[in-house]
Amino acid sequence: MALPNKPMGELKAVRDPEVEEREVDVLIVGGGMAACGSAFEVKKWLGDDQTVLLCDKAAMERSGAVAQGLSAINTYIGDNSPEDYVRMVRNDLMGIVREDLIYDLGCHVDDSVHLFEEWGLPVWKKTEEGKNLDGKKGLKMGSLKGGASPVRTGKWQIMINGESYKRIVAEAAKKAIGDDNVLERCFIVELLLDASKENQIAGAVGFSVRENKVYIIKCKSMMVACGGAVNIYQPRSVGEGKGRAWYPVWNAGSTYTMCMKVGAELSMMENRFTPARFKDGYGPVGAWFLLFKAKTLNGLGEAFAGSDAAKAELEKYAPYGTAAITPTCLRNHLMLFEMKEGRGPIIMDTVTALAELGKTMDKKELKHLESEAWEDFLDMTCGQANLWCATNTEPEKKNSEVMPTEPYLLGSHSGCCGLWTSGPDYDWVPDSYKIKADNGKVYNRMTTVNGLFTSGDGVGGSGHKFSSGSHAEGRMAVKQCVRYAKDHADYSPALAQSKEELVDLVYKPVRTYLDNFEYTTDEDINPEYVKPSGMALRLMKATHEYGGGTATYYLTTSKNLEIIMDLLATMREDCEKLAAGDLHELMRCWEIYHRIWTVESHLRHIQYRKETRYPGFYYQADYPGQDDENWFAFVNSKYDPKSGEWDVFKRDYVQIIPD
Ligand code: SFD
Ligand code: AMP
Repeated sequence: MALPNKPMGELKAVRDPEVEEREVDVLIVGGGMAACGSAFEVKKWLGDDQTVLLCDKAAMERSGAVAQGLSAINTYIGDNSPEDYVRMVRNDLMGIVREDLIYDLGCHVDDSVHLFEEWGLPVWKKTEEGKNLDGKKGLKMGSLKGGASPVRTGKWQIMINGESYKRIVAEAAKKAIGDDNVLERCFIVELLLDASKENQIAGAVGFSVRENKVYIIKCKSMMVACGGAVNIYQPRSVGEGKGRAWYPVWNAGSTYTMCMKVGAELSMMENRFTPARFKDGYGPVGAWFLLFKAKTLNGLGEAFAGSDAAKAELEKYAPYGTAAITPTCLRNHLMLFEMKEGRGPIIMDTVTALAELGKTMDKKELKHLESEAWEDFLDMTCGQANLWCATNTEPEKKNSEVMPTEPYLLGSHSGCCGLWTSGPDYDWVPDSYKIKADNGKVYNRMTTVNGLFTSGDGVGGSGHKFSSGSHAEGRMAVKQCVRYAKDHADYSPALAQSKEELVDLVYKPVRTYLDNFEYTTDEDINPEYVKPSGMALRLMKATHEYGGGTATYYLTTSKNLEIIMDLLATMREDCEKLAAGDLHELMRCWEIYHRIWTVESHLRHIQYRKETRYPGFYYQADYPGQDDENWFAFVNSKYDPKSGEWDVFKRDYVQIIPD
């Protein structure tokens, strides 16, 4: 059940919180698109005697990446084929992807989109005359499921009026799983392994950000989908713009850290996403490129993307660079190329695009087109619309700058880092992609830890799922999660740690604070502790300068990586001294802890892969260019919770769908 919003100010943390212990069959961690998919699906498969609980650190109606809404659903297969979907994702991610997972998703994603529409999400439709009908008007053409044509922007994306997208999806999720089976404002800190069964998930520990309370939850199987990682690199927005980012600021790498810390294998953590976005407001560019057909110009007013210099640059990265659709990282690479050659900044020519579209429109239609341009941002990144107002920008009269942002880690948008998970148990799926559980069975989307599943941003090697695909994957994963719990009906999870040990772990920053805060006049500065805000700045400075942040145009070197590894080791050590005076700060402590571990895995992978697979996302200066002969493989890693050692290694890529 949702707890009410805070009254005034932050709730002070106390030394000894209340403890609530629970035991369920299936635990869902997260409340975003993937977890909402799981919540919607879970009861269909759960036996009458089985129980479920979902924990979200925030309130599901507005949590995660879709909190502000979205203007497009980026994955809708429709008349396309799942095979083509695999080809598109493979090309965009420079060849190395899990084709089994992508194909499997492509077969199911549309069902989620049909449900969204059924639940009330307005989907734009095309009329027989080729006109666009948005909002309620779209309904005149019938539903997608009934065969109506969506308004396609690109081959895969469809337009929606999606300000309330997350509310609509969360409402259906909560109704299906039941309010009593949802714990909101509950931040999960760590996953817990079984005391005696090797490599077996047994539960999780977390705390309420609204009450002084620790939750210890035992389970037979678990689906973790806490999104990607944001605010791990210094954002371009500083000073009064601080707090703005493209991806959701509250997604702190919890998925990756919590799973890796119980020994789950990670995959392609070197991959990152540094999206080109409207500068300073982080407005997405997809609708502008694909729907409004806008072009980007360099500072000299040239449409650089089609120039001979750009073509020559792209040819270096054939076959991806020369494909019909240039991969996202290479689109960035071309922008960076222009900027470094002194031909910046990059400008989205909104004026020409709207003028061109307006040529065939009457006055009313033109006005509608202009409002669509605003609504694109008002529906999903309203800060960009605010910035346009603040800078007197009318897109039909004034162009806007576009800029690659700071890096994000994610596995559902145009990136592919995450956990190594099992593919489905079909005979066309190679054995090397199937993870056998303790009972010898294969469970789709299970990680290498028995009973631990993930989806959405959590699954590595299969980007371009976006909101719809994450929802569908959450449904697929939870079905298997329930199956696992049923197959292990006799398993009774036992935790290695006592209740007191777990409370000590979670509330350590509070106790550090209470023990020491009176020593100084300014509670933020203290020789005995560090506040999470300070640690966040420390992490961002290090990644910014050494880890291929915006400071160096995403370039790093072996020496830089060596230096930052040292800095990260110190940061991890200093995390022992994190301090929290209130519950909000306690959450910040755990978030920064999750971020630091996530960044470490990212950089360990970059260190290991001796090539530059994703120019435009990052550059390893000592190994420029791609080396297919040696590196056309997944880079995976595993942290051993017992020894505290990391292992980074290659896994073979298998092509399933022909070119
Ligand atoms: O315009 C804990 N995305 C887009 N998808 C589309 O389909 N169309 C678009 O238009 C897209 N664009 C876009 C997108 C995202 C954002 C932020 C913008 C624009 C501005 C991407 C999708 O939104 C994304 O792929 C999915 O939402 C990913 O789903 P999932 O479930 O993997 O992550 P989530 O939705 O962020 O949810 C995470 C949840 O975890 C909770 N959580 N709970 C408990 N304990 C912890 N420790 C936790 N840590 C996190 C969160 O509260 C949340 O509920 S465009 O750019 O292309
Ligand atoms: P974005 O708004 O950048 O997140 O993009 C939304 C969708 O449009 C994603 O599926 C992108 O891959 C796609 N996209 C964005 N820009 C382009 C482009 N210039 N060419 C092709 N596809 C694009």
